This record gives sequence, C-alpha cells and structure tokens, in this order.
Amino acid sequence: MAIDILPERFDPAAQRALLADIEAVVQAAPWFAPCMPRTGKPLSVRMTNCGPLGWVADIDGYRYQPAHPDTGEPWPPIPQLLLDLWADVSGIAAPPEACLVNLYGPKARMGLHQDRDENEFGAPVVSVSLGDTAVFRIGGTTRKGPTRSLRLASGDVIVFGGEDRLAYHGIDRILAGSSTLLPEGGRINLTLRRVTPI
Ligand code: MD6
Ligand code: FE
Repeated sequence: MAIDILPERFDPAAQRALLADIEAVVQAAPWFAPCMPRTGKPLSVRMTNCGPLGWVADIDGYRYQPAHPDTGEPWPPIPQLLLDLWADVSGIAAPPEACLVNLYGPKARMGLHQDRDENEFGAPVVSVSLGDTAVFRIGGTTRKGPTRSLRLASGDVIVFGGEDRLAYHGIDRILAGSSTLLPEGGRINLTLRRVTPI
C-alpha cells in the first residue's frame, strides 16, 4: 500500500453525521491555536483532537499528549464512525490512538511536512476531508524532488501508508465556497494515527 484515495468514502448524509460528531468533540475540546516550535509563529489552522492522545504544537515543540493544552482535560473519545473507518481501511488490527482535527479558513494553508512524531510508522495515517475542497501537494520522502497536486473534496478519504507513510505533503490552498457542509464555510481535516508501537 502506498497512497489510497477513496473518493466520497462518506456520502453527504454520512458527512453530516460525522460533522455532528466533530461538533461534539469541539464542545468538549475547544479549538486551540498551534504555533511553530522555537519561533512561536502561529500556524494558520486551528486544531483539536480526540482519542487517548492528541497532537499539539507549541513553543516547546511537537508532541502527543493525553490532555488539551488549554483546558487540561483529557481528549474526548474518537467517534465510532471513525473507528469503523480505521477498521475498514487501515489494515491494522489495533485501534487508532489519536485523531487530529484541523480547521481551515479560506486563507489557511499547511506547509510541506512529514508526519513523523509517531513511534509506529508501520501503521498508515488515515485522513478524512470535510467541507471545502483542498489542493493537496504530495512529494517523496526528501524535501527536494518532484511533487504532485491533487484535490481533496468533502467526504474523500486518503490512506497514507507503506512507502509513502513518510512522504512530504501539505495543503497549498482551500477552494473557498466549494462546499456548503460547514455552516460558516471552510474545511475540516481529520487524521487518524497510531502513536505507540503495536
Ligand atoms: C490536511 N493533512 O489534509 C493535512 N498528514 O489538511 C495531513 O497533514 C496529512 O492528510 C498525514 C497523512 C495524511 C494527511
Ligand atoms: Fe500531515
């Protein structure tokens, strides 16, 4: 397995159900503002998490932790729809431990990066897009070298594993107004991860 794209894996009714679950997650674990380590430069997305562990980014670095950085509360559980998705597509018997939730406004983007804060690269990252379409860029496992661009629309799932688990990727831009799923527009991305060794 490398990168599997599952277009509209969630149909519009399932997207609405998943969005309602995420709204409940956000009630329990409000959006926080991540920043770059050392410089403290804010990222343009807002974030929250569900699951036993959540990914955070602050002046001290990037890490997984069991509690919300602002409230100190444990992260809420991962919704069943996402546990079912993981069981269907990950190829991994163990459940996901973290679900990072990213919120993009019309001007938000995400620089080219690798996901390497996990201690289990044998498990894929499973990503779900909701709301406005994103222009996603993916390259190889070094920062230089060719990249390609693909669009991720609401309901699309990508399974990011195998030799591409450590591929560089990022979000170039959001196509504002391309979906009406989110009442205020924008895009939500959910990434399910295994953090500790299986
Ligand atoms: C996003 N996604 O789609 C950002 N990371 O907003 C990611 O950074 C990502 O989609 C690892 C695997 C899949 C992803
Ligand atoms: Fe990533």
